[in-house]
Amino acid sequence: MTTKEIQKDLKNKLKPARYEHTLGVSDTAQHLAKIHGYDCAKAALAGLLHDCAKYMADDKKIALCREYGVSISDAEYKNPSLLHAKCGAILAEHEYQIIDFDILHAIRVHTTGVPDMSLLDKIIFIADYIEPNRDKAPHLKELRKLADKDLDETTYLILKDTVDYLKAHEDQPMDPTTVSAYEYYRDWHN
Ligand code: DGI
Ligand code: FE
Ligand code: FE
Ligand code: FE
Repeated sequence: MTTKEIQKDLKNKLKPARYEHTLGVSDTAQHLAKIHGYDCAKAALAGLLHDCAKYMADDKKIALCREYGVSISDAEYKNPSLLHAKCGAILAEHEYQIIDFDILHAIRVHTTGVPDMSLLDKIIFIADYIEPNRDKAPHLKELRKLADKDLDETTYLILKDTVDYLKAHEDQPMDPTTVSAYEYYRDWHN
């Protein structure tokens, strides 16, 4: 599939605001790639596809992970929306014929993060948080500035805000991968 064909397909499947968000992530990822020395085309494609499974119902996401032998954590069973990241990587590979490991990995870990993320993982993780359509998260102004300078520090601060948010919302089960990603970047920071 060409980028144009992928865009058309996503526009059909995703809600309008979600589609605009994916375009924002794609643009922001391209911008960060240029500054931090990564392949802009790969960053743009990963950004475009990162939420491609967002339209799927929870039971379909669970079924898709089982079909492909992808593990599901307790937190993901309780909050299957988290699985749109793992399912996104499955769809990117099998529906959109992406074979690039870096792109598939960045999609797979974009929601929880993971310890020791690759350059593209961090670019997508950050672009997802700061793209221009986002307006609710705390510290957006500072994070948008910092992202041009220091991807590790920005990743740490986003994980910290995410963990703080989840701790304040007891109904939101914290995934062990979110915790280990946060602890990895916290220890790196100190
Ligand atoms: O899909 P998006 O909305 O663009 O963004 P995303 O894939 O980064 O998902 C963001 C949401 O995921 C945000 O509300 C925080 C939540 N999240 C991240 N890690 C965890 C989590 N939610 C729970 N319950 N547990 C986690 O470990
Ligand atoms: Fe997402
Ligand atoms: Fe995110
Ligand atoms: Fe997103």
